[in-house]
Amino acid sequence: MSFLEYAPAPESTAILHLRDEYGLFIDGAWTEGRGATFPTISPATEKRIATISSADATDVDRAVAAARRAYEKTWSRMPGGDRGKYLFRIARLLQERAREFAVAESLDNGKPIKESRDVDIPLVAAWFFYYAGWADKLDYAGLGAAPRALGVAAQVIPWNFPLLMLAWKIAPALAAGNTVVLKPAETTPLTALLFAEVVQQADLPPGVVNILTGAGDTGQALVEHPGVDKVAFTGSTAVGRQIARAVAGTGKKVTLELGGKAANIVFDDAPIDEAVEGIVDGIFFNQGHVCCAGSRLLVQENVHDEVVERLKTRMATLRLGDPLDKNTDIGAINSAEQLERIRALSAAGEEEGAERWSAPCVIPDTGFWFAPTIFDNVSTSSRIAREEIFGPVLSILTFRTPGEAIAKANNTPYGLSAGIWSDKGAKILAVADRLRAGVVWANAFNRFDPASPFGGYKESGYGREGGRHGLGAYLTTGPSKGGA
Ligand code: TAP
Repeated sequence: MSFLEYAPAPESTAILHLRDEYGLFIDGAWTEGRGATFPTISPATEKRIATISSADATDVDRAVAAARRAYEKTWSRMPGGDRGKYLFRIARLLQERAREFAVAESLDNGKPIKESRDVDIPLVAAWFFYYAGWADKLDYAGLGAAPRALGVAAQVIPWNFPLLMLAWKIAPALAAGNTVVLKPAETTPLTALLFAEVVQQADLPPGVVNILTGAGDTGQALVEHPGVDKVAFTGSTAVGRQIARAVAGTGKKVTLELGGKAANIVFDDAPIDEAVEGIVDGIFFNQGHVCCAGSRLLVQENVHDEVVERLKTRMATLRLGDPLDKNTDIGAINSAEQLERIRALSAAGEEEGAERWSAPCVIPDTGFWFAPTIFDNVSTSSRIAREEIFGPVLSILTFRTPGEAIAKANNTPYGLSAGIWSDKGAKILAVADRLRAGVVWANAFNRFDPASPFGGYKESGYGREGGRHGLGAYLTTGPSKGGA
């Protein structure tokens, strides 16, 4: 052990009181799923955490029917101020149980506890507080006269920010007066199931929130169910396309939050050390399992060598290992399948001639791990410059002029986010204005706020979540289809 080595500092799991088996949460009660059960495992140890139910088409029917009853009988008729009180209660309960949720999230997802503790769970509570405040002010949201809820929302979310994606979906839907049926990802159902306990604690009327676990076919049965009025999906572009096809012509309102391949642009006048921190935050936060990750570094040619050298020095200090250790920077890859995909795309990068360098991490014997990796001299046509890797892998490209940086940044089928690093405010504004990306960060990366809309262009999907825009995705001023 060297002089500056950190001693292990694992967060205790004693605070977690998990059940051995979880059912589905329908109409305010736990019930067994009719599909085959499956285990949820820790990606860091490959050990089983709990056995999870799988919802089949009949379970989906029951959940949608419960959500419809709750919508028509209680939730849509309740004054907005009262809905807001429930949401404030949920937000406070999440804050009270924050440590427990952080431990559960890191255990099930593999993300470092310092991220689930300091980023995910505080943002989850912030999302509920924010939308709780809107519940009695819908008429003043600037979304048209007397906006009304849509009805029953089918919500399907991915595994990278399990509870945060749940909050992005459920908080605005409930504030607007909708009821929901939500399906978490197969590999990360745990915090959604704990959230169902919070729903019970908050005494929410039965059927307002229903949680169905299962795999992709459960998600498909849910979004295709004729009883739902709104589909909100976050996940891959491939599945997003299937969903868009499935709901076309049905009259269901849809929002799709899909993949990304963001450019993080570093100009030669940028504060280099700050930019290096931003690059690390942009691609290695949450093992790069981030839709808006800064996975393409565009660095001005005359500072390329300096930036890459300092980046390698910084990356060599990243600690990879036990997600529950408070000193861990890089946790586990969420699943064996995702690890395989990262490996395959990285191999393609090498075959295409890019220079690979990985941080010198000790990889644990069990679990799914991938050392933070950069590829230099990447060409714009290379697969690792075009495809979403969704892992801790950065592709480095260079540019000479702002015009070239903009052209390269926009040369992608995606358009979710981008970053700009420069000392010159006017340059930042001029470049940001020409980037086809839903979110552009200036001298920062991966910052989120419930008041700020988030969403993409092109193959990154359509619709916005967050802020007033996110509320609009759950409201209509069209004719009523039932409820109040
Ligand atoms: P997907 O494979 O698309 O899965 C997303 C969710 O959809 C999961 O719950 C999945 O269930 C379910 N699903 C699978 N097939 C379905 C179908 N035919 N119909 C309905 N639902 C279906 O994505 P992923 O691998 O979990 O997540 C990674 C992707 O999400 C990345 O591309 C990432 O960029 C994107 N993402 C985007 C955002 C935003 S805000 N734009 C945020 C986070 C992640 P199973 O898990 O059981 O397969």
